[in-house]
Amino acid sequence: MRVWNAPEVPAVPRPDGTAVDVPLLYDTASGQLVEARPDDVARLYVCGITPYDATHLGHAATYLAFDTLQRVWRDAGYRVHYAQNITDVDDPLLERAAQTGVDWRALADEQIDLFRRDMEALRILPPDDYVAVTEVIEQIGRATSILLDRGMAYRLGDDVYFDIQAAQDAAPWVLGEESGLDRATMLALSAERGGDPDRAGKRDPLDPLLWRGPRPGEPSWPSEAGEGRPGWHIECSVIALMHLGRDFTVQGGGSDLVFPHHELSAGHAAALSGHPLARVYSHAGMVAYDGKKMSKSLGNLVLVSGLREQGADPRTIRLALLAHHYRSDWEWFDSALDEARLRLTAWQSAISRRADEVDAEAALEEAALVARIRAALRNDLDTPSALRAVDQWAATRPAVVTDLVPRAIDALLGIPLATAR
Ligand code: 5CA
Ligand code: ZN
Repeated sequence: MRVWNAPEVPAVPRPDGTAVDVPLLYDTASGQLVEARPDDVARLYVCGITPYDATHLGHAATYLAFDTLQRVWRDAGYRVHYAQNITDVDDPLLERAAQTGVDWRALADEQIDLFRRDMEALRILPPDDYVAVTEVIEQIGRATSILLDRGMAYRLGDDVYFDIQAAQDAAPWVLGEESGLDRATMLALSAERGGDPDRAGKRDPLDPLLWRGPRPGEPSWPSEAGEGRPGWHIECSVIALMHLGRDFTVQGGGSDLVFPHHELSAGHAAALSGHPLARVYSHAGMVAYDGKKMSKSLGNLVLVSGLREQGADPRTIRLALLAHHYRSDWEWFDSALDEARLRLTAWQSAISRRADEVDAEAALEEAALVARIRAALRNDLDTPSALRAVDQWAATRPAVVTDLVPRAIDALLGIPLATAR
């Protein structure tokens, strides 16, 4: 799929002797901060949208977290290979299309387009590979048929299920290793998040659907697994393996995807490739509104496009999101934009005060601020600390002598300010 335009990311000079560190990132599987160390290239997969309702601030916060990770990698000198999917065929999208009497394809295309515009406005780096499920039906059908041949999948009527037990016996993967959840919680979450633990005839109630046979009124395609359409988790396994290969650097998404989606995507990928899917499993917290998780199904949404239509500067939306640590669950309040606006103004005014002559001490302070921003972001993407460091610097009313600070704020935080000179 076509991507959105990439923002410019200026290079930020590094004073001699400053170490280039890889970021530390919290890994859901090990429950620890680990080095997100790329091989030569940082390979990142982040689960994309199901395009049935426009980008809300929860989506934006999650994509911004992984945007920040990429900016930190790039600043450390790594090239990034970033892949993202679009779940453009799935139950909730088809249900919404049916309810509203809109063609599902038209609904998906319209929402994908809106998402692209929102991401571009927020200066989120686009993926190198932006892949819709409907573009890889053939490959998913083939992967399903391979798993059937290897005895790690089975048919139930026209549908095909992943055999968790068989995969655990044959592949380097264990159910629960990523999420750390007990079985009762897994069963509850499976039922809540698209699974069908109560369906009769499954070998294990948690076995997820790999391929769904044709149903009246639903789109379907011919494939090596038969006529039908892909299940959910397999799309991300196949797209990630196709574009990033196995054992890539980081798999990301919101924490609502830890189970079953990421746990089972990792299982499918291990069953297909014989290797773990990724090294680090990283998850962003949930953004709430009106006291509940912001979600399309509840309808308590604040849309990026809605805020933009009301005239919000996308930089203030970005700053309001960056004010929260990506891993915490937090609630959006409408006042957040006002606070972000004040912050942006303070930063802009600090940047606009130019020194008449080069002041060695001010130059040192600028370098020290950039070092603080880098250190905060390297430490599990601690954007709130980075923002506070800039606030403190701006509050001292310095006169700017280099363009280091605005460059760093643009490159690392994605906020272009007026340049210093
Ligand atoms: N298409 C699937 C992933 S393959 C999906 O979950 N789509 S989504 O549109 O529902 O969500 C897109 C991304 O936004 C996911 O990473 C999800 O975890 C994240 N997300 C959804 N709601 C929130 C929220 N309230 N706060 C933070 N992130 C959220
Ligand atoms: Zn996914």
